[in-house]
Amino acid sequence: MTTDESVLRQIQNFIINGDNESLNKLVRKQLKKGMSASNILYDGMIPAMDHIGTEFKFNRIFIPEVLLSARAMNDGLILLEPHLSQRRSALRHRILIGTIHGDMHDIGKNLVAIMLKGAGFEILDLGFNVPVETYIEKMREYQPEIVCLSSLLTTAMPGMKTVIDEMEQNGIRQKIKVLVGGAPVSQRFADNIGADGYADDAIQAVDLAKNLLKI
Ligand code: B1M
Repeated sequence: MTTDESVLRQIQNFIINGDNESLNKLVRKQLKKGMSASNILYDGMIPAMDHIGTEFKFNRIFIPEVLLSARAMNDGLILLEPHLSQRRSALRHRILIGTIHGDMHDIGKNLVAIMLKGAGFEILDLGFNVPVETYIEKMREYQPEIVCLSSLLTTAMPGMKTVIDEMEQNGIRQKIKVLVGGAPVSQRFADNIGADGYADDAIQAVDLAKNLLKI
């Protein structure tokens, strides 16, 4: 195993064990030594969360362990953000993002927000468990060109259609593009609810936003 592979393995283990402090120390050290933030993210941190998902699914770990891993993951993302967002180019296009009502999952949404910021978009992040009224209120106030809706729960996904319906009711649907994403979401679902696009991951979300705005 190469040194990099062994470091990435350690990063994975720190996330899996929810060892926040050790993760922070190691990530800071590796960034200083020149390891790329995307290497740390895509080859270390994300595979660790995938592993946590499988363990959780088969009842080998439970909510408290998942929460500790999620905290480590979110803290790690904060350390990586300045490095992932370096290519800021001040596109001056506004995007509003949030996780749908009933859903507390925010790691993927945070990552999408970081990558969009990195691509130069101005982001208003509403957080998670966002009620439909808040989306509408903030759309009116902030006047974004795109709204990104995230959901990790099959049970919360219908809330995406509720947002689109409410946008129509409030006469703002034509002015704002709606992009949807999250593990259980698909292109088919996006088409069914009348969204303007679906992105499988954070990189695709950036490409899709740029394509939609023709930039
Ligand atoms: Co929960 N959880 N969870 N969980 N959790 C899942 C999602 C689950 C798949 C686990 C499983 O069973 N294998 C399952 C959902 C099943 C389903 O409905 N399909 C599940 C469940 C059931 C639950 C609870 C109901 C458990 C319970 O209480 N019995 C509960 C629900 C609470 C609630 O939300 N109301 C619950 C709770 C939690 C924690 C709070 C403990 C924690 C979340 C902490 C947090 O987010 N701050 C948690 C976690 C961490 C997970 C897993 C393990 C990891 C999710 C994650 O962060 N992945 C997850 C299992 C899994 O996904 N393998 C699971 C890493 C992240 C980088 O990927 O979020 O997929 P992801 O984001 C990607 C893409 O999806 C996409 O880009 C991102 C980056 O590439 N994307 C977008 C996401 N949003 C986008 C928006 C876009 C575009 C792309 O806009 C355009």
